[in-house]
Amino acid sequence: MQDISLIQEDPSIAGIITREAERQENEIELIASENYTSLAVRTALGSILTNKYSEGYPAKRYYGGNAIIDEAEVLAIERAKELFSAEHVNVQALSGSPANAAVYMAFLEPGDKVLGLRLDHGGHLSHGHSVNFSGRLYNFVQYGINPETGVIDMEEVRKIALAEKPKMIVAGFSAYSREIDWAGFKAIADEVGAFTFADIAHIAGLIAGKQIANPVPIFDVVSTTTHKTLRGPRGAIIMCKEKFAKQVDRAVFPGMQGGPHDNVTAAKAVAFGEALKPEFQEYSRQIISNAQALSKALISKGYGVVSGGTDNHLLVLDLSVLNIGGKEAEQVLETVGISVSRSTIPNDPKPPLNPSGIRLGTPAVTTRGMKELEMEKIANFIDRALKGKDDVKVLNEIKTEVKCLCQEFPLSL
Ligand code: DSN
Repeated sequence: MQDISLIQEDPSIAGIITREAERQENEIELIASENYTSLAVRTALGSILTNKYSEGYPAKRYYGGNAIIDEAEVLAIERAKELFSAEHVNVQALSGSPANAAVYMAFLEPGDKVLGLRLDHGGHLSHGHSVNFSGRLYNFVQYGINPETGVIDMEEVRKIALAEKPKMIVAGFSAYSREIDWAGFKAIADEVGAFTFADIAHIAGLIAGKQIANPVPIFDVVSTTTHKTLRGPRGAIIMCKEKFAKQVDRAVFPGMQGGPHDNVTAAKAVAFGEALKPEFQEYSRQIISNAQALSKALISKGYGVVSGGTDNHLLVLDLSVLNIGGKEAEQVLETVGISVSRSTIPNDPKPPLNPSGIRLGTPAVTTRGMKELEMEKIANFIDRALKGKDDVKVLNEIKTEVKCLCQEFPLSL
């Protein structure tokens, strides 16, 4: 529901927001990195806190008038500390890549060697891809996942680490569906004297919801976005051991950024408050159960799933059984009202723009209340749409069924 002033002031943008709200209401969101924020989060985000400049940190600002803003930032910090058992938290990072840039700036000098997972094996651009600042500023060497098992081979990681002696090891991924051996990464890093950096952007909500292991107590530094499984506003935080607090804070401000976005900081605090409630643990459990149900239903229809299943909120579907690439599958599913993102599979013979897979995630559908039964229905929609991609009648029928299912689980946006 929109404020009347926006409709009067800017009908063009108001109309776009209305149409996007209808799209979100009536379509199935399976993009693993998306979610639906609560009205409370959006209220903080759209608040007058956006009017303030607050360069610096609580009680150490470079602008006057920040006593009240300080309270919001301290609340966000305290709640994040509790949620992740963190010694120190910086809540000012604007988004995932800037947060990672600040982490590298805090721990490394340009040219230093870092070990991270390859993007086409499920890593992230900011973990050393050659077109990204990370790959251009630092000397990244990369590990992959075992193409036979679809799982990270820790012995292989150790071998590369021993041979390359990186200054930092990065763990944490964008398209990896298995539990991560945090202690194993830490042991390898200790053996070669490397810093440990976990990017938990995708799985932060599942960690906060106590469904999967938390690297924060054992790693040197951990970054996460706040808008994926964590269901907060778009943004990021950085958590680290107290002994690294100063260098991390200095890297964020004044190293990388100017004034923090105080409205976003307040919305982060609201989201962390929501994630501290017991219901969030049940939500996180259901996300994983839904991903496993979706994976099982698609495997039973003959599809391959990288690593054979999932321990978290996502799965990468291998489309090699059908004569369809990830790009076309993404487009076909969009026509029936299902959003997914194309994805490479390990050692993909196809190019990244039209890879062999699609990535599916369950955080958003779980927020709207869907459970295992609905995952079976969604698997059925996906299968029928991909197999009937050239039949407009079939696609139209599925689109209607998708809308009906969504209306059973309203978002009330
Ligand atoms: N773009 C995000 C994702 O979809 O995984 C990562 O930054």
